[in-house]
Parts: sequence; C-alpha cells; structure tokens
Amino acid sequence: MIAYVRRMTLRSIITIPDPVLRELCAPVETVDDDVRALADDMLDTMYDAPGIGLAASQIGVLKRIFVLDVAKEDAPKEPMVFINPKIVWSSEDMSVYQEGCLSIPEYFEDVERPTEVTVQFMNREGAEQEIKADGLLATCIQHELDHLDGKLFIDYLSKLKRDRVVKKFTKQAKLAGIL
Ligand code: GNR
Ligand code: NI
Repeated sequence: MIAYVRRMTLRSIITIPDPVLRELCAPVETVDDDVRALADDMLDTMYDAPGIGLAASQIGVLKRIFVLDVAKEDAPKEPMVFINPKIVWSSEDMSVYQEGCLSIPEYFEDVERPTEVTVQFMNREGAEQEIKADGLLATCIQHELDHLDGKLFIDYLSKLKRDRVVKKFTKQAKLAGIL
C-alpha cells in the first residue's frame, strides 16, 4: 500500500501598503492540479494565520480564487474553495459586521454590506456551484471577492480612518526596511 501524504505549505501573507493588494486578479482558465495545489496552500496558510478567509492576491498570486472556513472553532473544519466567483444577487437589506483582514493585522472596524448574497463559482473540482449565503459567510464572501478586485475593507471607512491606518502600516514597513 502506498500512503499519499501532502505536506503543509505555508505561503507568506502580504500586508498593506504593498501595491499587489490593489491589483485586479485574472480569471482561472482551467481548474487543474496546480490550481488545486494553490487552493490547498491557501487553506493551510489561512488555518495557520489563523483566519476565516484568504484571497490569492494576499499571497501574491493574481488569480480569482479565495478560500473560506466559517465553521465554529469547536466544529469540524469546513474548507470552501471559490474559483472565478461572481455575486449574482445581493439583498437590499444591509448588516454591519466588525471586519478584520490578515493583510491589515490587528485592525478591526465595522463595515456595512448586503446581508445576503447569491454567489456563483467553480469549486475545487471545477464544477459550477451556486450558494445563497447570509450572516458571517455572506460578509466573508464579499470581503474576499473585493480582494480579487483590489479592494480592501478599509475602503468602506472614512478617509480619515483609512489614511490613519495606511500611514501606521507604511511607517512600520519603513522601520522594518521593507519600504
Ligand atoms: O480572518 C478574517 N476574519 C474576518 C472577519 C470579519 C470579516 C471578514 C474577515 S476575513 C479575514 C481574513 C482575510 O483577511 N481575508 O481576506
Ligand atoms: Ni482580507
């Protein structure tokens, strides 16, 4: 018997003000083993962080893929892979959630978004799927989809708040010799 072991692969997570986070990601042409390996690396990286979502641009890959797991901490894992996602319906109803982002560590602010969304995407097997989401899942899907369009949750805040957090991270990057 040959046991197949996949090693855990952690990629580093890019933080602001890296301009990569502002790039538009390109559609995935075919869901092949390379795409599946990327999705698996993203899940490993997300769980390790830890976070409940991760978009490919956050690890410097400009492809339209994100991963999520919004299962409760004590519940079994529920990894989800979204390839070429598209929101085909959003509710008029809005909800406010306190959001954070692995690319803006330790910064949290309230963001208002549609309460419910219907999203079409390809799953890890390359099959077309559609789900209707609400609650934290709906918020997360919208937060991740924004990443694929170069948008961050701080873009929904006042210019004052946004400028303040960008300035703080720019200063940190300069001190660390990254900028
Ligand atoms: O880990 C994350 N938590 C979170 C909380 C509220 C709303 C969105 C998120 S996504 C975030 C991980 C991340 O940065 N994904 O892009
Ligand atoms: Ni994020």
